[in-house]
Amino acid sequence: MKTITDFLKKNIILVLILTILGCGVEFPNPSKKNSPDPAPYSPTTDSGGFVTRIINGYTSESGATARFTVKLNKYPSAEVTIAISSGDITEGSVSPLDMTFTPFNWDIEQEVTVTGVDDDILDGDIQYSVIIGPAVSIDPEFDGVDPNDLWITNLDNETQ
Ligand SMILES: [Ca+2]
Ligand SMILES: [Ca+2]
Repeated sequence: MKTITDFLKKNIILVLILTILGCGVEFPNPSKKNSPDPAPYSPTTDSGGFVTRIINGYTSESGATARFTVKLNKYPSAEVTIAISSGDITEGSVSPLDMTFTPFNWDIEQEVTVTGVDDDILDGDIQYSVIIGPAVSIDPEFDGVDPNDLWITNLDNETQ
């Protein structure tokens, strides 16, 4: 015959199991997109949901590299791809040429390396842009959103 105590014991175990399952592993949760995003404060955050962070904004004709990172600041419901290119290939080249964010890595920074291009001209330090192209995604919150471009300076190595 079942007693109240047996009933409580069973339910306590059930609650414990549910608690353990619930707290176990935290995967990116698709339902998060339905809750309001916290307003992130960062001077490098673009309105469309991209965060760019410059690690080093200088390249040199001697081959020094500039570096910056990009990540999303909100969960995407689908892959988001952006193209990266140099605004002046006579001053700098970029690698990689594109990056893709998924619902699993959207908040992990992906790094771009910019390498200075040499010339034989005493042309001084030259500022040039790195162009981050508009996003391509089937997530309408990201598709077509164009992150801010960046400015990089290529240091001259000619001497008078
Ligand atoms: Ca040079
Ligand atoms: Ca030069």
